[in-house]
Amino acid sequence: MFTDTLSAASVRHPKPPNTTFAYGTAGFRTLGSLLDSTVFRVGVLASLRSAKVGGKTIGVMITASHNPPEDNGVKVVDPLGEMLPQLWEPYATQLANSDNLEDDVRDIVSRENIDVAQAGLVVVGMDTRETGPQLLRAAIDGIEVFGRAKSFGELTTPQLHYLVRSHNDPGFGEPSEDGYNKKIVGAVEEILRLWNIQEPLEITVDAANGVGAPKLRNLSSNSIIITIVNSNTQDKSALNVECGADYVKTNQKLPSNLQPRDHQLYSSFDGDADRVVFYYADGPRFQLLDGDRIATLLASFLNKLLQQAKVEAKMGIIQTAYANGNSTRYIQETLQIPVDFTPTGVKHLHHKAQEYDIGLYFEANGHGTVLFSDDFIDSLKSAQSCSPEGKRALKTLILLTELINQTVGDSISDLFAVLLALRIQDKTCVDWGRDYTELPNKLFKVLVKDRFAFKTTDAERRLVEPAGVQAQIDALVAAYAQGRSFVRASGTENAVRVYSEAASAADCAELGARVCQLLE
Ligand code: 16G
Ligand code: ZN
Repeated sequence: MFTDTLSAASVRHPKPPNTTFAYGTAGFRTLGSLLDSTVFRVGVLASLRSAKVGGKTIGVMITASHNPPEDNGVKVVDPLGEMLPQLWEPYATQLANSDNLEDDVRDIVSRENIDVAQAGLVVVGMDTRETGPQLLRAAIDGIEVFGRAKSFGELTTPQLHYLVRSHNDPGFGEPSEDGYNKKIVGAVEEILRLWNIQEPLEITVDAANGVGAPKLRNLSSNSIIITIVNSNTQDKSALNVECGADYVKTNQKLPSNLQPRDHQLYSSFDGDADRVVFYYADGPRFQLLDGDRIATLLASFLNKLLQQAKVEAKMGIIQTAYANGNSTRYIQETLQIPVDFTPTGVKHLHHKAQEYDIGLYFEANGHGTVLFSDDFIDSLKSAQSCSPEGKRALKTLILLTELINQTVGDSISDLFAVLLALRIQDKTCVDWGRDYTELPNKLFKVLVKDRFAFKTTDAERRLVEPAGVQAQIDALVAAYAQGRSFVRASGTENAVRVYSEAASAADCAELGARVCQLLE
């Protein structure tokens, strides 16, 4: 019976006292020094999951994304590169907090009717944090109780998603980091050739001192010239500090170590390279081009290609409550594309996007991707176009389905998609910035006694509990031109977030501060 192996291994990974863990929006996330037992147990769960799905390959990613250097985290990736199904999240929490691991494993095995002998491969990756290597060993120890582990060492989160998918679906690409690189560079170079673009794509990227730096470097070629700042992965205390996508988006300012030339495009990745934001300087003015902008740029580019190729597609954009109100208006009124809202977190957005032939989802923070349905890809491949322009558009659309990561938001593939969309349409970053003007907006964090007391509805745009608070927010919002504000509990931190926007920056700050006061 497995109990011997399990107990022998779990003794090596004791649970810290007085700590409870919860599998949230992005898996488990807390101080890296507290996570050894949790990551071990997630390893056990990942091989149970592999057994449950008939021995398919599952993934485990060790990362805390944009969080401070001392944090770490872990999440499980399903066979096609999706997040662990929500139905399994309670099992992860159950195992992480278990005081009797054998009993709890047996409970899950029987509830899910799992034949543990079916457990197959679990692939593991980590970002560049100091606690990564030790946690990676803990994951492997857990995986090997039932299954087999294969470590890929340092990876971006989207690379790990790619590797899981390509292990299960050989048509997706070669199951190696090299295969990932070839797929991306191949698509970029072919698109450049199709459009007869001789000059290389060029940009400076702030890599948050994270894993995106070495991985981007691997992609340099004659047609891709990338300068990287904040690329120090050796100094473990530098990760995400005063740099990276989250810093730039939250503070709406430049990262350290970047002296911008006016009207030139720059970009920032987060610590595990699944988010990207862009920006440029216009004298003292800083123009951020965030996830909302990426969605609008790519949607209008795709629309143009569809028109040229004379192909019909049902296209939709999925946003969260954080999307700037003017981006939503621009999408609905100017681009005339339907917008859906879902709660924050990739698992919600991704599912909604799968309802379209082309579903674009981007969180304002820069996490997102474009999903093309299998049927739609097939229809592109069988479509005929007689004009050279139509043929080129068709070919470009097919190549974009390869370039853009179909499993999860990927800063690397999103970066190239954006650079190509701009170059092919002969659009500068300043033109992009002029598509619409953001409403001033601000994000606040409020520490409350119990964040779980805050329950929302309508894609997190309205509070249902604590009773009465939403009516007070409504009354405040009504006093400001183009005012909007919402309150939601963070899924990754012990805090409540408040978002406000209004026609002027002063109004926006005042509205947000007044909503925060309601919560104290
Ligand atoms: C996680 C989510 C991210 C979301 C963020 C919100 C995934 C892979 N990541 O990082 O999409 O924007 O949480 O954090 O789903 P919050 O709940 O603390 O505001
Ligand atoms: Zn991230």
